[in-house]
Amino acid sequence: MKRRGTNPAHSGLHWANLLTCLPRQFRHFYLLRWPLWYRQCCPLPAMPSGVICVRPQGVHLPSPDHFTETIERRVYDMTMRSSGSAAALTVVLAVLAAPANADDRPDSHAPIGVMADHTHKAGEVMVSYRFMHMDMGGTRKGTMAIDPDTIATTVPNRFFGRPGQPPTLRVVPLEMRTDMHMIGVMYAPVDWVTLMAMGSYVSKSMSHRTYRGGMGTNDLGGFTTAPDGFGDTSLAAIFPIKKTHDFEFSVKAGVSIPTGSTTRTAQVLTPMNMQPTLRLPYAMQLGSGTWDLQPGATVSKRSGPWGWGAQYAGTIRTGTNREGYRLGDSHVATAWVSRRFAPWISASLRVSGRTTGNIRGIDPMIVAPVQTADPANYGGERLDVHFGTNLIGTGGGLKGLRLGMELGLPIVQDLNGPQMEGNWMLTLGVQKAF
Ligand SMILES: [Cu+2]
Repeated sequence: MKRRGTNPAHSGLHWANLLTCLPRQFRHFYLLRWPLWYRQCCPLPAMPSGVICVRPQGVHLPSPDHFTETIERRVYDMTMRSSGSAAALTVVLAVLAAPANADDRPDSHAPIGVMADHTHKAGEVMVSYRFMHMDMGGTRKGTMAIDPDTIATTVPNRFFGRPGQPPTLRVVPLEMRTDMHMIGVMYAPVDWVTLMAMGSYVSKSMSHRTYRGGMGTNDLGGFTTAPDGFGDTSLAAIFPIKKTHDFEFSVKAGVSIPTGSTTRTAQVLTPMNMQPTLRLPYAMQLGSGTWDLQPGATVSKRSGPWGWGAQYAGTIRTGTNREGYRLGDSHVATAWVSRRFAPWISASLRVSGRTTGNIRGIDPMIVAPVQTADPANYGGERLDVHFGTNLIGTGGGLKGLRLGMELGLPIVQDLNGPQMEGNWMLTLGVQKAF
């Protein structure tokens, strides 16, 4: 028998056994297709250990989960097809490595910017750390850019009439950076639910230009406010409604606990050249101040080297916070495709659409001639594209360690009020399951 096309380093004894016990037409097909399969799928070390016996009467396997859609899956399919005509057939696969698991693939997790996309098996624990950076700069009203001089001379100040408040906005935000560190733990007490907890530490920084006096475009100077501290904490339960080796549909019930501050203050520069310490506007606070419901649903599927998925994630605010307002609800819909290039790396392309509602109510302590102090200048719609990669360690001390990166860029932004626009965001994350 010719072994043209097999890789001697990987075929050896086991594959010789497999091939010689298969029917002729199967052998032929298998040999012809082998190089293609070899390129497409995880090589042998990712395949199941133990014995797979296929007989016309039935199949005995370690567990259905041990099927990935790669070689052993196709061996199984073709064997089942040919077994009707063949005599009793036994295929013995005695392979080298630890049990294959769909979770050993880089693309079995969504791009790192997507949270709560998967569930775990009973007893599994996963810890994760994510770093997220968001960079904003410039201002839009609707979809149109608006420059600082125009804001300072034409946009009305909602606090005009109170002592010291000019008729137009005289402080204009120029740039904003947000860094978030997120620590998450997932734990599945049973197969049908995975519990998740995530805490965050947030650093924000916003630079501003202050215009001198009540009119004109004379630049008085600039200042930066930079609060940091713990953000809100989320708890969730994810239920896998349907889960197979290459498909998962899950729904999430979550709640966000208001552990982040809504009362941070900082020193500012006023148009009258004073430097009081004021409560920071809504965008610069670290939490929502309300208990928020976070429902979600995720579907994902893999086929050969390709994968795709989609998710809905909502944040529904409940009640009004102690300061007298409620942030807008947000709804995010996202979809991605991924392509695996090797057992340890996949790349992804994702789009996400987000709609965010207005702030309801007002914090009476937030008063300033700046767009961020007006609750009407929050919320809007945006569409982003994200380029990502997932890596997974396949051996040694790095085995099972995941690393994800994703860069997001806005395509469309339609923002309420004059509001700062997004420039780019970066998410880095590591995950490890035990
Ligand atoms: Cu997990």
